[in-house]
Amino acid sequence: MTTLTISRRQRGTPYIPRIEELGVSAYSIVNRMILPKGFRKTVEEDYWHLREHVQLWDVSTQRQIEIRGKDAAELTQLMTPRDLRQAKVGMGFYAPLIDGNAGMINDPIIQKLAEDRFWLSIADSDVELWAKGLAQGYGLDVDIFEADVWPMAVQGPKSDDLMAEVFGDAVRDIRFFRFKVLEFHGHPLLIARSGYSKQGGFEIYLDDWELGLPLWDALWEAGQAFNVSPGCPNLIERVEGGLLSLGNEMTRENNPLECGMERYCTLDGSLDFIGKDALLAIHEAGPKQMVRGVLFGGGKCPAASQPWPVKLNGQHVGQVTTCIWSPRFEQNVSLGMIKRGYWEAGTEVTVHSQDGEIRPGKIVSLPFPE
Ligand code: THG
Repeated sequence: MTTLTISRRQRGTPYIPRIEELGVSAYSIVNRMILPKGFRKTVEEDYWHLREHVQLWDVSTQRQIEIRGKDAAELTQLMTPRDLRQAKVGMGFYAPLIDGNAGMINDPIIQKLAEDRFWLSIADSDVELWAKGLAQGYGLDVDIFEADVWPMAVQGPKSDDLMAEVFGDAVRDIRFFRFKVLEFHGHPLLIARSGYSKQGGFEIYLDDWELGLPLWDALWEAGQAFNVSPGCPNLIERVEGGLLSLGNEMTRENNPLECGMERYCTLDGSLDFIGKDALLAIHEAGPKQMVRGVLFGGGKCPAASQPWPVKLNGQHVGQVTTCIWSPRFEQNVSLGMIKRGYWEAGTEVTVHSQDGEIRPGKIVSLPFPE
């Protein structure tokens, strides 16, 4: 088996000593930072555990691009078709960022920290440089930088109980996609109810490297009563929940409408943003493809390192990009783009996996049913 060599360019996180002690088995690299991808248990064991208990995830790789200054709100709004005009401090917004052709640049959670200060919690692409270029070109008065923040996620149905042990009952009142500032060791930390799973939980935006291990240890110790385990975004759970991954399900070739993000787009012409004309034209014509689930058989599939064709009567009708065996459905679950005319739930297709198998499947609307 080949390995990746980690150097300074593949940036580390404050939690790594504990991640290593707990038996991390693999890393990925996102935003030039390492992301733990597995521990001693299998992805299936982790899936059941995440649905029943609580996990600590090192998601430092969710980098915060800070935009601050007089024109911060103007620049942030220019970057997304999501309407931020009524946004209030303390709110987070899942938002597509698009280019002039309405191509997906990124899909961050945008947090409004102050009237003139935003964090874009990004997926894997260079939003900082895009934002700096826009600010330069538009002559905007802003500071843009990657903030020193290393988010940790607490995910699973026991998250509220665990978090309350460490931060007090105030965490229970945080609403979905809202944040509060709560103290840890006398240091204010931004805590949001969010996370890359559908099992509920929080994200703690740690902005002091020195507090990384004390924070991990406090959650770990309190978590013993709740069967806490180290974890990471779980592929099975993510696919079933219909959570998309930039670079996998979507690239700059895709627009937010085909990514199922119409509800995050203002399409009535009242809002100005980069890519508006292109996005309205796509909306007018109707998207040519749509993100969908595909449930398919043929036994446990291998991991997909490239798109797999989806066919109907031998004709190419789409592709799947993330595929994994689901112990709950006892079939493979996957996410992909399906062409117009074929994306209706229940449509029977074949999935052509990279091991050469032709697997019978059907289109499923997202999220997959519970
Ligand atoms: N948390 C934070 N930053 C992130 C992610 C995260 N940055 C990278 C990546 N994940 C961005 N992608 C997503 C994808 C889905 C969601 C969040 C970030 C998400 N979606 C909810 C859903 O689809 O059910 C709800 C969104 C809504 O309706 O507002 O949570 O996970 N900090």
